[in-house]
Amino acid sequence: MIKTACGFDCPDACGIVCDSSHFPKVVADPAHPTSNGALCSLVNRYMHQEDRVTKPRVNGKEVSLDEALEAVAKSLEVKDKLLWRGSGNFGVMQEITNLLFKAIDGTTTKGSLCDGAGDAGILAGRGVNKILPPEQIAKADVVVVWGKNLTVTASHLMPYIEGKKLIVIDPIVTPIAKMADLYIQNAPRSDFYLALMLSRFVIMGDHENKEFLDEFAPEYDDFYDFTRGFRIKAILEYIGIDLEIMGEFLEYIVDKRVVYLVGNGVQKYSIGNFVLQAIDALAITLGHFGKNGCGVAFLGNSKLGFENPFEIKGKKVQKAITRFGDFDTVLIQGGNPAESMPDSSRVIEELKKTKTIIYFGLYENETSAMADIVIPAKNFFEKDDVRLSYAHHIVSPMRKVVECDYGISEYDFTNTILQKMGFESLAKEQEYLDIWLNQAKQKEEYLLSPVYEEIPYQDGFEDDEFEFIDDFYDDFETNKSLTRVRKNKKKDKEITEYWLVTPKSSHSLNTQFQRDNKITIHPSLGFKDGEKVRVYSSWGEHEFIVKNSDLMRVDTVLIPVNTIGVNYLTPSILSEEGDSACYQEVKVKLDRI
Ligand SMILES: Nc1nc2c(c(=O)[nH]1)N[C@H]1C(S)=C(S)[C@@H](COP(=O)(O)OP(=O)(O)OC[C@H]3O[C@@H](n4cnc5c(=O)[nH]c(N)nc54)[C@H](O)[C@@H]3O)O[C@H]1N2
Ligand SMILES: Nc1nc2c(c(=O)[nH]1)N[C@H]1C(S)=C(S)[C@@H](COP(=O)(O)OP(=O)(O)OC[C@H]3O[C@@H](n4cnc5c(=O)[nH]c(N)nc54)[C@H](O)[C@@H]3O)O[C@H]1N2
Ligand SMILES: [Mo]
Repeated sequence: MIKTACGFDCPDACGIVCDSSHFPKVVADPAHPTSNGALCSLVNRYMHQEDRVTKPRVNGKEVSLDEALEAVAKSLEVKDKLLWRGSGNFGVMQEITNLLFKAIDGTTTKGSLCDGAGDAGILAGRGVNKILPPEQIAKADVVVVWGKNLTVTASHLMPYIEGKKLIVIDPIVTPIAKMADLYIQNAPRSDFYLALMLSRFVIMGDHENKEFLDEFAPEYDDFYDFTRGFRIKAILEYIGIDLEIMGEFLEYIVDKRVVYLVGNGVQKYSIGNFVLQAIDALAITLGHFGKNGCGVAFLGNSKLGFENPFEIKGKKVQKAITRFGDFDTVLIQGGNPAESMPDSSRVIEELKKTKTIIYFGLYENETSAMADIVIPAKNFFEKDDVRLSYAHHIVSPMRKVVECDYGISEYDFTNTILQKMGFESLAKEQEYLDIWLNQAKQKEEYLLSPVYEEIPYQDGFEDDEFEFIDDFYDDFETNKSLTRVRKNKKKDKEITEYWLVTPKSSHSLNTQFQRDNKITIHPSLGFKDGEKVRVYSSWGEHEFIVKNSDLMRVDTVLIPVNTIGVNYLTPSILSEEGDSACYQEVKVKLDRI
């Protein structure tokens, strides 16, 4: 029996037990706090995925691994070379390729396709993004699931919310929304205003926790003034809810222990940082921080408190809007930018300008199809690594369970290329693994992050006090042509532009595994199931197959991340703070074909 951990970019970071004589049959580690005895169906797919890259290629020709690595080394002997890493595997050893780019004075990336905007908002308010241990969810009276598709993207948290009052805020009636005691189907991109209005009503109704605020967030009077700068009626109309629901919401959360589970959905916008800072502020006004059964959990910083041996300085370019064409050689590791980055037409055009694209990954995909050199990676059962999580503090060794005779690990890749290019070799692989493991602390049978605290923010915030928002700007909303959709329920016919909601899917891990071709829309739009539509935005267009559902708002369409072509519609822009992609900062139109 070998214990390891799942490498998927998921918050759960499940423990796995493998009986090596029965491999590829694997089961959840029954003792692991977030695996809860069952692995998701994606792990099973991982074991049987067909389009695995098994043969190295150079310019379309199959070659030996050594020949391919030789070609990699040669292609890196140019002036401008870029390392663009995706999040296909969450093991810490993925980053060891940084050491190669340090040696060759190459460029790496900064920013994020994922949670950068929300993270920046948290840093602005709290100063540091700590993880809320799942045990605190279990101690809450009320759980607010805010723009997080819990049953799909973090299903192992479900046992922790059992028996709690549940509030869900999501423009789509997700499975978790159907379980809610109070469900708010707000308009996309309205969460900043929703959180702000709620805070205003908290203080207006004298429900604020004065003792807590005086100690940890003394500037709350100014914040109250700030919230009063927004017009209640217009804002409620924009959010698409009425005053009573606000009242009901407050009744649930005032004087209770409340945990807010906030997902990526709320922050895929230029103002994503403000959204998280506003949700934090709401929790702060009610004193929902630093106590048992309280807190706001977003995607936490899994590496907080670790000294990272792979962190390098040097030239960096923006990850979400990378101009690949500025480089002679681009190494794409563990990602599928041709499909996962926003604004696919721009990305593909830029990739075409690059002289040499190296794809280092597990599967054939849109990016491997464009690559000049293809290097097969090992999967997380085939190499040693260490797994951290952005939702809990467990540090899990990832252990090699089987041999793979065609792939190469990130460690071996880096070491081989360094040697071929005449640089000093790396230290032994185990030494790097130990650097991570030795920083963790033992608690019962687990290793925990060095900054594990049972109750984060118990002693307040980084700079002593919580920083409220005092300045807000929103260019998107002031552009009248983009905000035509207002009274959508009453005037269906007037709607011509729709919010694009593009979340995760249960059948895929971003663009890995099962792909799709559907757009889900409200039946009142007048399209038939199975009909082909051309969907377009100011960034690009693509065709999808219609699926009608009355779980949709009339003003919103749904195209999950695993849908081929969805990112032709999404914008090449960065969030106000956090250098993050803004997948939903766009409205789309639909045409019959
Ligand atoms: N099965 C599966 N699990 C995954 C992944 C996967 O691809 N597949 N990916 C992993 C990764 S990389 C990540 S980052 C996490 C992300 O997981 P989540 O945080 O759950 O993020 P999303 O699925 O993008 O969106 C979550 C919810 O936000 C809602 N939403 C969209 N726009 C808005 C809005 O403006 N306001 C509000 N209130 N809600 C909104 C969507 O309808 C959706 O239900 O999941 C991880 N887990
Ligand atoms: N429209 C839309 N677009 C999105 C999102 C969305 O919600 N909607 N979500 C965004 C988010 S949150 C994220 S995190 C990004 C993810 O975007 P990417 O990081 O591009 O992730 P994937 O598309 O899952 O591609 C990961 C690739 O990693 C490779 N891989 C897997 N394991 C390993 C390994 O051990 N070693 C190596 N070398 N390669 C490996 C696989 O071949 C796989 O194709 O997508 C973003 N794009
Ligand atoms: Mo992500």
